[in-house]
Amino acid sequence: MTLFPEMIRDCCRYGIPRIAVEKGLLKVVAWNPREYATNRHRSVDDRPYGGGPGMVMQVQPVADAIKSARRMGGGPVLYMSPQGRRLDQAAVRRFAQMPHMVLLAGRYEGIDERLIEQEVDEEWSIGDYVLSGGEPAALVWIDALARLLPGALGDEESALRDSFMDGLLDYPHYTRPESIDGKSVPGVLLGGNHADIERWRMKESLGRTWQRRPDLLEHVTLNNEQQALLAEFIRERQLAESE
Ligand code: 9D3
Repeated sequence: MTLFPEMIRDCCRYGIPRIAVEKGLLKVVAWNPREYATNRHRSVDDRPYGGGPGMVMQVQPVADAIKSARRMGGGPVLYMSPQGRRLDQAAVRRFAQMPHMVLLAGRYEGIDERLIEQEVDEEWSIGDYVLSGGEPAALVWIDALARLLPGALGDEESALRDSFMDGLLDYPHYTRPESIDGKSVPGVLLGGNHADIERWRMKESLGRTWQRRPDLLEHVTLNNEQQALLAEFIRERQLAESE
């Protein structure tokens, strides 16, 4: 639900969302409340009661557009809003199970509060920074959901994602050439010992998570090998620091 439907349609022509749409796993329909505006100038906004800067999206066009969209299927109406709950991967996983949902993107100062009471099931933010409208947030949702739909990613990638490093930061990646300005690729990656490579990658993931996002480690349970790898990473870093 957006005053800029082309923003949504255009973005769905790239990357994983495009593949998911082409495979028939995902259907994205962009509805424009302006097409439901009944007043003479097809306006969708008006001045705020109480005064102040900016405009507010009116109830009628959005409410009618939502009713029309709901005829395509049930599912919650999710208002993209800085006042909402912050999106995280656990929520993305949960919504990826749902067959239908309506993402409502606001513009101007937002929508009339009565529209939230009447038509909105949940309010969701994508983070603590100020956007100029809800469309970038809706696109974040579409992208994050699309890649979780079964069959949207290659088998290799999805199997990896499910088990290997869930909840951790990624390990470093390298490709050719082997050496750039004297900086070489870590030797273990050139050796071809797959078990060693897996261990190195897990250790790097754990170490980077510990260094950069220690908050994430509170949400994962490390097995014995992972605990040992992280301890090794920390010990090596302390050694490097004392040199
Ligand atoms: C400068 C205007 N702000 C006054 C305090 C209020 C405001 C209104 C509309 C702030 C942002 C917006 C538009 N933002 C969204 O529609 C939005 C959003 C965001 O800004 N940050 C994080 N997540 C989201 S989801 C939708």
